[in-house]
Amino acid sequence: MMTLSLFDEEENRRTWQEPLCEGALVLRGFALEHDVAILAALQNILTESPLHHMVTPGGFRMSVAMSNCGTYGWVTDRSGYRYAKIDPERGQAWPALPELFMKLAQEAAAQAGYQDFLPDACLINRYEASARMSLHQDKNERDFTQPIVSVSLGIPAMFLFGGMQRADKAIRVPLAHGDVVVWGGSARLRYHGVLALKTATHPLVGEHRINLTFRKVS
Ligand code: MD6
Ligand code: FE
Repeated sequence: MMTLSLFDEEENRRTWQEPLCEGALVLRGFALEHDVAILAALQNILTESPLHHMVTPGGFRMSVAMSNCGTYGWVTDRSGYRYAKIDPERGQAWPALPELFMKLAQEAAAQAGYQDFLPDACLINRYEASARMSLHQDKNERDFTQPIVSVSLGIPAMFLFGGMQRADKAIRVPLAHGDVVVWGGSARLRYHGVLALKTATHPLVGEHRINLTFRKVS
């Protein structure tokens, strides 16, 4: 029998890539190395601009609590979905996008083959047990040649990755703490969502899943 050397354990912490389809891939464990620093930065952002449950245009309270950082933030209310420079809850600009977030998003995008990603928006989603996100397309951004980088932290979730039509069959992709999904190119407008989360506890994040999605909006 072989014992795992320290070196091998280090190797195991490194990222491996898992293609989902052309233009989209999962970088397993890509954010692990910086998880504590990411969560600390997030704490500051959420103190400034607290999470809250927004309302869909149809009048439903979302089960996922949201906030944003960066120049633009994604918001929804009775009048529709849009990007806004002002946090409607506070009447002020969103907190700045931390340098660490920018680097993480750019490195993940580059790893996936998107060299000049310059996100100006980071949507923060917080899920608790039974929270979910129904199938949707991300299509409020101006430039679909720019990818989206999505960072998962905390308790696991089952991501649904569908096709170009809502009714297309979706594959299920389990996402764990530290996983990063990058998608762009011909995958950019695929339908996707998140199944209702099961109750779980993560040592750093507690009973929640946090998802950060980085976009270039303008
Ligand atoms: C989530 N993610 O993982 C929701 N959108 O909580 C998204 O809606 C998403 O992960 C575009 C690109 C990547 C994503
Ligand atoms: Fe999305």
